[in-house]
Amino acid sequence: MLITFEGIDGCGKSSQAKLIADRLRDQGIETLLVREPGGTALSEQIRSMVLNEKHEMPLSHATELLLFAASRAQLVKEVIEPALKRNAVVVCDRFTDSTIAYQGYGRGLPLAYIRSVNDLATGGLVPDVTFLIDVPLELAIQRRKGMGDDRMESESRLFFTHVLQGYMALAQKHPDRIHVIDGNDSLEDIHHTIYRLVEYERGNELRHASHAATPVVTQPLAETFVGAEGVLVD
Ligand code: Z5A
Repeated sequence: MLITFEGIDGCGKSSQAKLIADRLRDQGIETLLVREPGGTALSEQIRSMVLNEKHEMPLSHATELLLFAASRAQLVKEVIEPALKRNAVVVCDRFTDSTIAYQGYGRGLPLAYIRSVNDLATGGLVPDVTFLIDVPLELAIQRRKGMGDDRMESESRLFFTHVLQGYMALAQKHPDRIHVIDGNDSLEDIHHTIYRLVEYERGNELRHASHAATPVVTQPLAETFVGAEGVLVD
């Protein structure tokens, strides 16, 4: 199961990602906690390139998009895919929704390009469940006080307002996958809500797995439609 955490920086997602990963491990469930950008040796190098605030050469928006995607492609191939094949739980601090929100809504790059780049980087992998920790911008800024800003975090309030709008648009588009969590609550209350939802999703996954094991009558091939690009369509 792939669980991702999203939200503007300072919303509390890294704290929640760690809490749920620790809780699952305590139950004996193999659980990996990774972050984006990062999570492999190469991806961590890309992280320092893309987030270093002391850049002598400014990054173009397209370069920034491709660097985040390169970090993700490596993380998916090297860590996430093998872990999911072993039935481990992967908790990822940021994933493809960050790119839509930051590079799409924040930077204004066309969403269609971003979706294609995301698909290329992930091979089409979509999180099973995403927690979007929702806090007002002012609270996020207050929580981050004294933490030091990287290149992205030094952006303007207007930029982050657009990022927040992007996240809300994503939540509306994918209500089955993205749970919007009120980040104003205490760390413990938020964790409790997330834990309950994860348990529910894991239960669903187990139910689906047992259904998949029972033979089902499938539609005869002749009744499926082959679309223009040779892709089978129901
Ligand atoms: N980025 C992108 O543009 N495109 C992409 O595709 C990807 C990323 C993948 C990564 O930054 C940057 O890359 C990010 C988006 C961009 N930049 N921005 N801006 P990062 O990895 O360095 O950091 P971050 O992910 O943005 O956030 P963070 O600094 O890790 O913060 P957080 O995860 O949101 O919050 P936290 O560390 O859990 O908590 C912050 C503080 O608040 C801490 O002191 C906590 O103890 C406290 N906290 C947390 N929750 C609470 C509650 N509930 N009550 C009170 N206090 C709390």
